[in-house]
Amino acid sequence: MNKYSSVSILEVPLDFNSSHIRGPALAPPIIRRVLMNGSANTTSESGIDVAKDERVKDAGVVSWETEAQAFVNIEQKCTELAEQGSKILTLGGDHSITYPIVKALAKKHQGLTILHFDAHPDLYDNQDGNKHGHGCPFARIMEGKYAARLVQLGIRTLNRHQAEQAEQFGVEVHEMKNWSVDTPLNLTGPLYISFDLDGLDPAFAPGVSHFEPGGLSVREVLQVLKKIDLPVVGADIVEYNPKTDINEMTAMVCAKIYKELAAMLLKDLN
Ligand SMILES: [Mn+2]
Repeated sequence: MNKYSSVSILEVPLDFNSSHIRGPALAPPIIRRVLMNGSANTTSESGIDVAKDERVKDAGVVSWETEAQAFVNIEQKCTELAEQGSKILTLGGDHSITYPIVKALAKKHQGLTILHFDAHPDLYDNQDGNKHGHGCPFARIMEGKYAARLVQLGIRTLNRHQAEQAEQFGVEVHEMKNWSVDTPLNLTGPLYISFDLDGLDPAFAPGVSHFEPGGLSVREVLQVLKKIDLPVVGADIVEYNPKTDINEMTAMVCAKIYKELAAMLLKDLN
């Protein structure tokens, strides 16, 4: 049995693996500020006040001296937290950070399923030679067998290379063009949820680095999350870019997703 007694909120200000524009390193304090700015309350739709729940812990910020050290430190911090019996919810970062996080959690959990919200499959073998580009994390995760299943939602940019990668790794890609909120996902636990803001339609979340029209609504995401009745052991909220946001409306979407994910993580603590 894997016992957990708390949920750690961990800030990961990393965006040097972004292929287009930077910005997600600035995200964590903004998400935290808007969550608490008084414009909305801090209770999830499932009825848990995530700001008042003392089982939610502040794990601070992951830091590093050199870029080469960053993934090592992220993995080490997540490994420590998991060993201490804390689930992890990370804030900020480009999507490359999901690799060291999942690698850490895989030490504790065999057979993880990843539910991955994104416009992009992020299965590139490399990006301009960078094996850890923000379009590559799920190639690294599946190659390393750090997850048993990868279930992707919101996808609308599947090119030939990534379709081949998806087939090779057995990725369950639910392309936006064929998906509805009633599409069965047959999820199995333990579950890790990776939430890239650009899985949403840019109309709902303009504060991203790669605008891809035709995406999910916030409500569709909430409906998918509401149906999940499995142990969730970790989650990330990545690719929020404050530099392209409008009136912090995307920051508020991050805060909304934060509340729901934190509530899900709290659900089956011992
Ligand atoms: Mn993306």
